[in-house]
Amino acid sequence: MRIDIITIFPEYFGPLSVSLIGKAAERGDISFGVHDLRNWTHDVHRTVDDSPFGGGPGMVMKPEPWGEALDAVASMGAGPGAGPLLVIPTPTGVPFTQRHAARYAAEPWLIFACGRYEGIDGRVADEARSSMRVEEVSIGDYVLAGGEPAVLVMTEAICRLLPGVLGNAESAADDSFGFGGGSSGGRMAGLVEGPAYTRPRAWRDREVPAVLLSGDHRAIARWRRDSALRRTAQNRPDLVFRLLTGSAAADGEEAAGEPPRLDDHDRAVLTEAGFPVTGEDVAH
Ligand code: JAH
Repeated sequence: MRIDIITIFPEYFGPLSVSLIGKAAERGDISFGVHDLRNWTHDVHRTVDDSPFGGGPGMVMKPEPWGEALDAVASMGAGPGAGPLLVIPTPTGVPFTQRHAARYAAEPWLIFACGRYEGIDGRVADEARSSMRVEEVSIGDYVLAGGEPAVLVMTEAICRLLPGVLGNAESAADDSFGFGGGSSGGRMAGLVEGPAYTRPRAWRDREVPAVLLSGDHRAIARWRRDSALRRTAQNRPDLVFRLLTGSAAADGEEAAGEPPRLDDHDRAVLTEAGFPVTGEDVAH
C-alpha cells in the first residue's frame, strides 16, 4: 500500500517510522510519501493562507498550492489501474469508523490532505472530485488545530489491518467493534471488549476471574461476551441501541441482511445491566 500525505508540517509524521508501522515501512509493505504543501507555493513568503471571503475570524488555506500539490502527487502513480483515494480530515466530515479503516486498508493508494487554520478553500475538494474519489472524514466531535493528528490516527487504524503488520492476525478479528475479520464482523461485532487479564493470578488481593483459569473454552467465550455486553451497556449505550434495533448505521455503511446479533442470553444480560430490550421499549 502507498500512502501520500500533504501537510505544512512534514515533521509531524516522524512517528510513522516507529513501532509496527515503522517496521512495515522498512520492509516495504507500506510506502509513505510526506510532502510539504509549501513546495507548491511560488511567492517569497511561501504563503498557504488568506483571509475568508465574507469576513469572519481566522484564515483559509488558498486553493492554488493545494491544486498543484494534488496534481503533482496524484501523477506519481502507484501502479497500473490504481487510482488514489483522497481522504480529507475535517470536523465536518462523516464519522471515521472501523469500517472505514478496513475499507481503506484494501485500497492500493491513499492520499491524505491535512488542512490547518479554518480549513481548505471549498473548491479544492470539489475540483479533486472531478479526477479522483474524495472522502471527507472526522475522527471525533472536537476541533483540532489541523488534520495532522487525525491522519496519524487513521494511518494507525488502517495499517494495523494490513497482512503481516499486526503480527497476530487473530487479534484484529476479535477487536472491539469486531470488523477486522471480514465483512460479517468477528464474534464481538458491534460491541466493545470486556477486561483482559494476565499473570499473576492474584495481585494486591485481586483475583483473576476463575472462569478464565478453568480451561472451559465455551464458558470462557460466554463470560467474555457477557463482559463485553455489560461494558458496552455501561459505556456505549449508542452501540447497544444499534444492535437491538438493527438500525442503519449513522455512517451509512451498515452491511445489509446480517443475522440477529443478540440472542436471548445476550438480552437477559442487557436487562440485568438495566437495558430495555423488548421491541416496544426499543422502538425509536
Ligand atoms: C482542524 C483542518 N475530527 C477531528 C478533526 C479533524 C480535522 C480537524 N479538526 C478536527 C481540522 C483545523 C483545520 C482540520
